[in-house]
Amino acid sequence: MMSSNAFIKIRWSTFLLLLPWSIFGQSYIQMVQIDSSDTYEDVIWKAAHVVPSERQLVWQQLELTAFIHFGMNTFTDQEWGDGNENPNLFNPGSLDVDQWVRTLKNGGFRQIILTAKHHDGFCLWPTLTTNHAIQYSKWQGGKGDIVKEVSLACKKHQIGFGVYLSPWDRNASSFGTEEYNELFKLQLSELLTNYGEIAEVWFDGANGEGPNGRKQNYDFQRWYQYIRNVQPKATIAIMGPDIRWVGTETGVGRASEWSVIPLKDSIINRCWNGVTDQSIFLPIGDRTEEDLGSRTQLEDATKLIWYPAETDVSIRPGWFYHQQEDEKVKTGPALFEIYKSSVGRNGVLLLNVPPTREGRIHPNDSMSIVEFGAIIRNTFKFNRISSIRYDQIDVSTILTDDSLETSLTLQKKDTITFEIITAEDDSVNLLKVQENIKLGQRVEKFMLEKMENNGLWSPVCEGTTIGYKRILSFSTQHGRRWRFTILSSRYHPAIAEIGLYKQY
Ligand code: FUL
Repeated sequence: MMSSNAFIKIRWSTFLLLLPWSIFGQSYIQMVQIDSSDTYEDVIWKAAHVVPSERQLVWQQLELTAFIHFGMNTFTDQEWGDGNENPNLFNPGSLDVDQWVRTLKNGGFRQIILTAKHHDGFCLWPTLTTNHAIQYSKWQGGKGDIVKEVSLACKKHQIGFGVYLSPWDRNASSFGTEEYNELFKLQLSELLTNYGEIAEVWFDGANGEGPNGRKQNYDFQRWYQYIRNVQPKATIAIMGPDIRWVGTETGVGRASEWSVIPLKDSIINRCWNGVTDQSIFLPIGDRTEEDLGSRTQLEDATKLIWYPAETDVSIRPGWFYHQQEDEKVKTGPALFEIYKSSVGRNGVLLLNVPPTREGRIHPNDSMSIVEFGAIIRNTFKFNRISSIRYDQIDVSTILTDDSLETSLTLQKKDTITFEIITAEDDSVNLLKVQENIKLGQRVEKFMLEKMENNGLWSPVCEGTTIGYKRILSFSTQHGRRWRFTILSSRYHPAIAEIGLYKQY
């Protein structure tokens, strides 16, 4: 087993020898050090070889995940509670978490993250850590447990379950002292050891003063280590080392979304177990800049890390349910636009769907979700491409089999052209491309062209990054012969999928 320090210090020539997929079959290096002797070309090469950790890879392929904001604010009609609420206010009339999970699964969602505790500090599970919790309400005679119900429903419907646990707690009297760090760790341990597998732990960046006017110095290092120990498969998001906030709450990711970015934050623990890099670092700041990973950003990088974007947005204007927003629910087509600008821009969508005071997803929200799911299914069920050739060879079975397991690694970095044929009468308006991110994210520029009746090529659309998935829409075009060209990439690109579709 290699020590972590040894790995940090290796030179890039050594790095070459350590290529994980060549030595261990399927293994991963999520972070790499830039040495002072590295040339700019070396840095670009390294950037092209940083890959997701196993848990990041699993997470990225979920594509659609859902947030459930449900708690005290649902009953007080607030977005941020102050922590002084009477626990009895929490009283869902006819809770049906199975309906939440069924609805979301129907819409194609594959994981649910529940606000187990929001900033008001009210816990949705019976906890030993505070009186501001569900067992101090009269609901179900103080025997209710929303975390348990949702985790069991997710298990029953075979989708992932994750928890949002707000570090900022406006109720805890210990907030602002070391004691709070211990209390938070206990809350984590209650959530992570009593409810089966936890797929994601979501730490909110929102941070203010507690009831005593003090701010807290969070002990993230201890919490991360604890999560890794008890739920090693769980991703730690936002204020965490696995998943980055995309930087807005609009559902729109960057047109150039790099999953490999320079890391300026300090590494708080480094661990290479011979197969997987388990390094953890403490993210600093929100990373809202437009450019996080271009070549310009790589110029003065000292470390590079795989740190992919999660795009969180609410189906309603607020995060919690408010009756006055019932007519402001985003429609299925509006959600599909968000899908294109989140999943279609190399991100994972985290769509918030807040249940009502009754404890059900409102019919308006359900209708939109079901419609959204149908648009995705119907749009992408039929790839209009009948053949793709690269260098005269038919590679359609590799590039149109809807699988990341098969991909084509090209032996050059630019001007890589695929000749595409669709059925004679086809009209299309969406391009979908996927890189095999197990080998890294490499493409920097691509374009699609169509052959006109006069035999000349005309441009249809172009883009920069691809990553796990890139979807571009364009005005509906009729055609038979098309050409997809990779104009530039950081290293030999590994293309997994190419598709042309008609939006449903
Ligand atoms: C923010 C919180 O303050 C909001 O209430 C919501 O939970 C959102 C997802 O994150 O930081």
